Amino acid sequence: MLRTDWTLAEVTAIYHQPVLELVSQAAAIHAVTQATGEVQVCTLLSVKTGGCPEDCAYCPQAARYHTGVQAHKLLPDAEVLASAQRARDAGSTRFCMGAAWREIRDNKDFDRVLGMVEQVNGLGLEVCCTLGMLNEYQAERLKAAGLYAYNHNLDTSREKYDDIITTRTYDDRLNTLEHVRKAGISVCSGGIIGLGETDEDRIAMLHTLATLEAHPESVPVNALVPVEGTPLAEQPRVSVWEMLRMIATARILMPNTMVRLSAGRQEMPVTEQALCFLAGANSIFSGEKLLTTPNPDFDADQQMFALLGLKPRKSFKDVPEGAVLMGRGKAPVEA
Ligand code: SAM
Ligand code: DTB
Ligand code: SF4
Repeated sequence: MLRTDWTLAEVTAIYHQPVLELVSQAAAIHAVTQATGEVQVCTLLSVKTGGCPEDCAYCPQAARYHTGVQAHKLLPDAEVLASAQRARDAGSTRFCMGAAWREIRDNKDFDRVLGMVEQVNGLGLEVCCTLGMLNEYQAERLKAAGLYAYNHNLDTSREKYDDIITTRTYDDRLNTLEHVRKAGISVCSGGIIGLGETDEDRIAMLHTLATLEAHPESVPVNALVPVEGTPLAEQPRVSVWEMLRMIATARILMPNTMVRLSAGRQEMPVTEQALCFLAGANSIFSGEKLLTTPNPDFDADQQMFALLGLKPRKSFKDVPEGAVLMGRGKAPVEA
């Protein structure tokens, strides 16, 4: 049963179970709705880095913090295409292009990004973009260019949001997600833990995601990568138990969704990552860099896949084979 009417009390009860019970419940759901043993490998590329006018307290790309990130303008098309080709050859099935923009503007750079989307789509990769806020018309143009998914994270709860970002509102974020959904683009939206939020904030964010009109097809769970120069530089690292609670709760609430073990893997031993896969995570970002921060290198991930007997997941498999189509976009429908 796919539900979009979860109550906050239900989500709270799921999240606060003893951690091993929570993981085993999530693992049971994962086994029914997803191909266990398959993990999607995705690649990120920052096509426009740094100099962002926003004040996201976690972000090394905000112009107002001095983080040492080397800012650059929109990369040349050929460089982006070559990077996508390398990603595909190395086994990635999704390629996500990120830009340090507050929002998309209708200018030449956007026209160029549309061209990049078209070219990367032509390689047979799931093309994803994360370009900040957008309007309905811009979403339609991205869709027409062949965009498969759009990433736009809620990041944290509505209650915590103003402590982390003041240059836009939670409703701005939700509106963008609505435009993405309306254009028929696959929705990727998740958050970050380790920002100084409470369990209630984490629960509230998961509740918001799981009670959208339709579940996001993709929910990235990021552990804060504390970056020197940002206001959150001194935040303690999150523990695996916290990641497990987030991943497992997301898997239980949104059984058909890709749950992505995103930022924060660099510090995680394979044993901890294995627990995250058991709890329902079925995607990682591969390659030495996320957007601007380090990620485990390719060989280490290859070894992890071999050790755990994991297989890379094929592209365009949002709806798992064998599962009864759950009518995404409509809710709630019998599984
Ligand atoms: N500028 C666009 C936006 O904010 O939507 C797209 C790029 S932005 C870097 C994409 C996401 O990366 C953010 O929403 C946030 O969740 C994540 N992120 C940024 N810095 C991070 C950090 N230091 N640790 C973990 N996640 C981070
Ligand atoms: C997401 O949720 N995590 C990725 C992707 N979506 C765009 C980005 C993580 C960025 C981590 C900080 C950095 O490397 O700059
Ligand atoms: Fe800009 Fe996105 Fe970083 Fe916020 S998260 S500062 S909007 S690049």
